[in-house]
Amino acid sequence: MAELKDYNSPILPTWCPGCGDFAIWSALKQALVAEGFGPKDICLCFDIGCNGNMADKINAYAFKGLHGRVIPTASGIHLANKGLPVIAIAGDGGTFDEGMQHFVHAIRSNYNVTFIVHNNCDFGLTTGQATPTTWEGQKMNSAPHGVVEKRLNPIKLALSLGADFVARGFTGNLQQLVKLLQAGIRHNGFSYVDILQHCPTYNHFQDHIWLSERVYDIETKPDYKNDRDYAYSISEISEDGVATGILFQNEASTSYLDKLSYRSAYQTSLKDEVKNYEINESLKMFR
Ligand SMILES: Cc1ncc(C[n+]2csc(CCOP(=O)(O)OP(=O)(O)O)c2C)c(N)n1
Repeated sequence: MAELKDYNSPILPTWCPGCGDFAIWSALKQALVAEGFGPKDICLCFDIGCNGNMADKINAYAFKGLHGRVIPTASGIHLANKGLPVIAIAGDGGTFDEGMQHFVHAIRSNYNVTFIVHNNCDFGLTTGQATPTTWEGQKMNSAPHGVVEKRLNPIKLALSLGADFVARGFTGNLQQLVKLLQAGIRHNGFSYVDILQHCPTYNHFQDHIWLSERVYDIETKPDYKNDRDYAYSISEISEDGVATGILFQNEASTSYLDKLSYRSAYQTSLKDEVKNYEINESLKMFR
């Protein structure tokens, strides 16, 4: 039986005091333990950034790759190891700037990967530049006169691409966050968990207090229904409220590997089918 202390690392966090990354770090460990996974039962894939600095603060099988490329890394690991739960973790900058195309295709493909976005509305590690989720007009280190680009709504994007699991959490609600991560891990297909988080150093517009005063659990709405169009309609982050919870889930979701019907009779994973080829003879023609 896995315990929280199994995930302890001797390396202590270097995040700013009050950073939402602490809550996500804690929620992730709690969710994994609640699902009965020990550190060697899963693979955590980390992107670059303050979020990715979690990689050595948690003792588990893990892979840290290039900025914006965590989805292809995680997808590859998943495709080769069908039975291995894979969790990919990234920032909003890495996801919606550098790596946007991967987000689009992972949703289309429906790889069975849990994808967690630390959405602090800025490039944190490189000191507060604007990302696509920064508010339009907001002054940032990369936009001293204010951001001129329109703000991206990642929830709408995911829903319109056909995502079968879209959730939004908040680092001020740890209990809910643990539940969302558990549900995402259990979902059969690509599960997107967008986490609105406090960045005490660079995000002074959508901070902990601003969010605390506006977040509500979607299921408490009288007209709530688990429906893609409904989720779309309540997905804006606005002065009037910020919906959190599982915004939409298709419980009948079929993941990429499960759709490969020709593989259904195979007992093996792709990693078992890798063959070694002798290529020295062929290479001779290039000498
Ligand atoms: C391809 C590439 N582009 C840019 C960088 C520089 N870089 C390193 S961390 C970082 C900011 C990360 O921001 P985000 O992904 O939002 O994560 P956060 O630090 O906010 O958690 C950038 C731009 C990089 N390492 N690689």
